[in-house]
Amino acid sequence: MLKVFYSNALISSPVDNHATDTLLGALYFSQQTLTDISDFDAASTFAHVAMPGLGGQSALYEFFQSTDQSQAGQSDQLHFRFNDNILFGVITLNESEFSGDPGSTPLQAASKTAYEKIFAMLKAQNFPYVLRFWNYIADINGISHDLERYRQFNLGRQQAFIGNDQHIAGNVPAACALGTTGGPLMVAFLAGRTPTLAIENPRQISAYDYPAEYGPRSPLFSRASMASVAGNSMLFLSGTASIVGHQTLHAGDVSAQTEESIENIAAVLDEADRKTATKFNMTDLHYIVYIRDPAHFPQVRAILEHRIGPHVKASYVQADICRSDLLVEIEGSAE
Ligand code: 3EB
Repeated sequence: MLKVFYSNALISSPVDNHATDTLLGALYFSQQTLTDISDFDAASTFAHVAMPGLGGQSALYEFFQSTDQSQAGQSDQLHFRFNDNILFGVITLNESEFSGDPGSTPLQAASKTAYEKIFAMLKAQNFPYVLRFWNYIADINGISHDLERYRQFNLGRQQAFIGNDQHIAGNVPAACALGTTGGPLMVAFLAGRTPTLAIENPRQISAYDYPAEYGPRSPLFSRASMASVAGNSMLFLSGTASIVGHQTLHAGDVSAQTEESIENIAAVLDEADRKTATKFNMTDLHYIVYIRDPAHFPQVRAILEHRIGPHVKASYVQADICRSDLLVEIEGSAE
């Protein structure tokens, strides 16, 4: 079984006093890099995401823990841990090492390389099905080489998918893509050995079908993925924003964008319900809420508590969103 759980502190026995070698890894959201993780076997798969916590929480950990022992692996800058049914990995690449290719921007080349290395490792380790990708990119809305950096990332990601015989439409993994305050390109992922089911949102055009006005190559992700890990159903909700059809709605209005994002989450969960035998409700998920302007945090939290419930499980961090007119994005997971 895989457990995803959240904490504001680095705790030494995160679940049921299991040995730390059942810990596959973690996403660690904080402005500061972590120094004191030497007691963790999984330390190399602790992925630092340079984003400040909101609401007085300086750090947030999203832990991935299995009930089974795991073992570690590494190839170059790619670190991973796995057992018989699940693998968590993270690759971190400095763009400055990819400045030599005249046909590609450094970020595009780094993105292509990150995904190529991930797909090659998953092939070698026989984990063919990706449940979820997390993409973290510095200065995601910055423009260089006449192209927004998120769009450069999309170019490299699509090249790697095509070169590795991955689906570029239909059954693609759930994902998110957010902007950090700085640092290397980081891609984290979970992969398994049984097929996952991609869920789309009837209110939204699938991201892989977005028109060219959003960049020369489409983003590649589904709105959610339903996975079975050691017989247990899990739902991974992708980053969900105020997009209907392919257009951003409510530019400049963070409250309306939050409401629209929640409408989209409801629609994705309805679609998952329609396509599978497992039902997840909005109150089942734990959410990570990415907010562009920290001043918007109280408003966004009030809307989640009103629309989802006063006990909504949510963590809030400050991040740039991949379209410059988006002020908020919400992702989640449930088991
Ligand atoms: C959107 O719906 C908002 O590029 O992997 C959400 C989730 C978004 C994943 C990605 C982008 C990605 O288009 C942005």
